[in-house]
Amino acid sequence: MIEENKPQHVSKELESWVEQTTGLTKPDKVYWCDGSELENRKLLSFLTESKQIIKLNEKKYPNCYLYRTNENDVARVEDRTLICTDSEVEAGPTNRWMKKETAFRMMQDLFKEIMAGRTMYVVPYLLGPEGSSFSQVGVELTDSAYVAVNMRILTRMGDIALQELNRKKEFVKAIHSIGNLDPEKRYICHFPDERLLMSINTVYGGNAILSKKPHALRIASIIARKEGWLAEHMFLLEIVNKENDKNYYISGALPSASGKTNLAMIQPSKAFKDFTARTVGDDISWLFSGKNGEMRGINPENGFFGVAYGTGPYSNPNILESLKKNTIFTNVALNPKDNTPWWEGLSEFPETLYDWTGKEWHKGGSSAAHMNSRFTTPIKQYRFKSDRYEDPDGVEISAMLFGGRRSSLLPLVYEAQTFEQGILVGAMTRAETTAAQSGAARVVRDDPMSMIAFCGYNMGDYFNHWFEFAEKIKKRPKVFNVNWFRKDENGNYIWPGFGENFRILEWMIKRIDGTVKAKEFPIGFLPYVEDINLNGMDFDVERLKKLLYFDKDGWAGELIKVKEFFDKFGERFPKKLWDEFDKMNKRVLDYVPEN
Ligand code: GTP
Ligand code: SPV
Ligand code: MN
Repeated sequence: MIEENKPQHVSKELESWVEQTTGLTKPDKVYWCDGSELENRKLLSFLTESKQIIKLNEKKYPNCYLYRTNENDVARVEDRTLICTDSEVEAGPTNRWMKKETAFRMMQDLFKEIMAGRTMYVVPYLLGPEGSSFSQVGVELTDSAYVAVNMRILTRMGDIALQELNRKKEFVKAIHSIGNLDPEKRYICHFPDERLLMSINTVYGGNAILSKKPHALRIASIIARKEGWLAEHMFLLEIVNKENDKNYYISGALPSASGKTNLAMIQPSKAFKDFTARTVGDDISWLFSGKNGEMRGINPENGFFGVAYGTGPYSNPNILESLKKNTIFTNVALNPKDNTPWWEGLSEFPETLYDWTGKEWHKGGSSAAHMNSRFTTPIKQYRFKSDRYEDPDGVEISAMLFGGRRSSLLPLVYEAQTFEQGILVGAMTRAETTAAQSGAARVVRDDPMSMIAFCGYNMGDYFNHWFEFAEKIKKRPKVFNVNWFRKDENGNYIWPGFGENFRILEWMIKRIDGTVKAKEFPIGFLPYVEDINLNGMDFDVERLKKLLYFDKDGWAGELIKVKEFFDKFGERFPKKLWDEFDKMNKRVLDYVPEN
């Protein structure tokens, strides 16, 4: 077996684990990634020459590539994502569980000699800013060069991680193989006790790029509980009011493919020229308590793995320039005329087009780009990033928001009256599913804190942990809930969304500053209609009233569903959360509408 590019100083633990994995998987070659530009070019040339990836137009899209996954491998597979512990109760009623020994044996069998004839890449990566006490090291061993080049964009990969490892000693171990892409033998296993991840028969993002959901959320959430912080499925947005030079940091949880990246990259509409908005993170936030009782947050990632489909000049003008270089596209369509990537929403339909599977596309067929097509692009080259994104101490959180896709009932925005009530608002999130996970799209499901698929342990304990964490926070962020996705009788979105969402963010800022009153309802505070700034926008106030209406009967029904979900956790469900629930439920039932 050939070993290439092995660094001089490697810890004994790492060395012996790599050896052990090599013994099991039997690759022809082991290549240690250093994260250099030269190495990246080599990997991409290899992928291009072996026809695994398509190099795009070098003039229009320098250093950009298109990758097509197998048609059966286009999204996270939640029913094959397993938490593997001694007892099922550790995983809780919302996760799929397998006994640790059973899962380990199963994975050992599947990995046996699986890398024969292939190269195994050793990919050390750092999650979080260099030098931050919150950063974590991981090492992924993978036989996919595509995974390696994605990790280089999404994490701080290579030597920088090994150096950090020499200081920190501890690291998360991740093993991945393309295998043979058999969907019946596809598994993403999490072994929290060993801080080990094993994934096979997939190359799709969150299944295979193990630094993402498997490490930065599932394993990190378990570490966070032990250490007293939170790992959340949240974007992190910086807003500056240039008029008074005040900064606000808003973290927000919305389920997969439900608007985190778009909101994190919002360009305030013209009516708000005093404000700038900058991105700290678009998908994952690690939150902790600061010295003065404030809540702080970092983005553990170093790049964006965003939904391409629908991204365009209206929805997300800020990102477009960044996608023109050093970007890997997955499952978008291809314009064969000039060899450029294309997806619905980017521009007018080109004359000729290959769909995401590589077949010629015809009008009237299904979408040309896959609904869950993605771009992988570095934060560094994103013009609207916050200067603070690499701050090792993170940023101070001013507000948090929860939400999801709901075609009815949920108002455009409401505010929790206390932080504890805010925990309830997060915990009772129910939202429609999307193309980001396989299975039925657009069905309403319980998705507390948008973490249903990402909490690595019993969610009853997770809710408890939120309350424990809250006790450390003395300067409490306000908590809001948003819903951009209400539909009218014709099935069209009522609220235009995207840049116009800044109108809602502005209201939140006024609430943070205490410069605007709000009206109390059983679920929390709702805005007075006249306090939502509609300047420069053609939007009927009557429609806004509808979006800010409190529907007593609807909410009574909603809370019945919420209770059914909460009941699943039995003893492990926090009493404090039941208290919050009971209070809200009573207020809803006692409510007498004004005329
Ligand atoms: P993940 O990366 O899967 O976690 O997704 P995300 O939460 O970052 O979602 P993203 O911002 O990529 O948006 C996903 C989809 O939601 C895209 O198709 C967007 O066009 C759509 N979307 C985002 N914001 C809005 C909005 O304000 N209104 C409407 N109607 N659609 C939106
Ligand atoms: C999500 O599904 O929430 C994503 C994409 O952000 S993935 O990395 O595949 O999880
Ligand atoms: Mn996500």
